[in-house]
Amino acid sequence: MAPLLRAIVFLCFASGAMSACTTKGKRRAWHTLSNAEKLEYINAELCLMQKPAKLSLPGCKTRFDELQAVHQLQAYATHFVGAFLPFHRLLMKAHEEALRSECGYTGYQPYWQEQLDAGKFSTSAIFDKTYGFGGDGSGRSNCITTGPFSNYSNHLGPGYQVTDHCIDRKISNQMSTGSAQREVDRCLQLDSFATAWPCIEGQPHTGGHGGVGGQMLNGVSSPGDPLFYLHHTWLDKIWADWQSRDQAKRVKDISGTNIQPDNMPGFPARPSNIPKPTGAAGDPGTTTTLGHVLDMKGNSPNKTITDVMDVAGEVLCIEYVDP
Ligand SMILES: [Cu+2]
Repeated sequence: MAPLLRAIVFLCFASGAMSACTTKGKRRAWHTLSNAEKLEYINAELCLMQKPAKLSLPGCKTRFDELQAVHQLQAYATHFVGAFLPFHRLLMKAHEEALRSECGYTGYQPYWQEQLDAGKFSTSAIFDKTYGFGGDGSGRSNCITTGPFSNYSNHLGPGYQVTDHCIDRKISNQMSTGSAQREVDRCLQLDSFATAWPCIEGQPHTGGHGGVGGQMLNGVSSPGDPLFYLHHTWLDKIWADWQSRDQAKRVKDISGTNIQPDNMPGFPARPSNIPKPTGAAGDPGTTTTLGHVLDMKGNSPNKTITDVMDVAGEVLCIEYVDP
């Protein structure tokens, strides 16, 4: 190789230019997808539900379970803490990547524009039996009985347990009012991560989990309902929208404790065999920093919070398309 060419190739590698984000994946709202696009997504999810587990994570039988396990195993360290939004951001990416690389999905992770359905989740097209996620639960155990996922046996949950059970739902229009536009706007107006993160984790977050109910309302095992990924991608968009209002400053703005407070109302208690954490990998103390390590338990490479702060960065390389 000519010396000049060799120098250019070296510089490209050294600067990371070879892997920089050039073409961003477009994450779109579910209701704007065509029926064919909806089916492609649903079929890719069904594919993950059929692929055997490969990571030896406790109780997991499928690849879908293994992504759920990332959340279940670390729920006590990833909620009510500064890493709440970054952790879920990377988990959405791990799921999107699994759909694409293991199940041939050609799209990107869609999100559920929940404010359109706030207060009336029960009428949302997202619960369509054919081009959606199936309907509400029924019977004593609230198992879903319609739609593409009605036959799936969850192997993890409820909570930290490892048991076989159906995907259950108990739609609450009342709780879904938490996903209203006014709740989103309330968070977007705040000017620091220290206030915007708890705002997002509070109401828009709870609105979607509580509005769907059942599995989704369990803070630990909620990724057992595939709607989890559309809900959390919507929350991630809200964070990204908030960041974009002062991008240069907000892609560096992180804060909050890294130790979940005890006895959070409605959140399953940390299993007794896990001692209360005293810190987190990558953080020098008990405060969440940009160096905090986000652990994907082998589903995808671990990253730091720095790596995921910019959705258009090398790791995420996506953009949110407004509906
Ligand atoms: Cu979560």
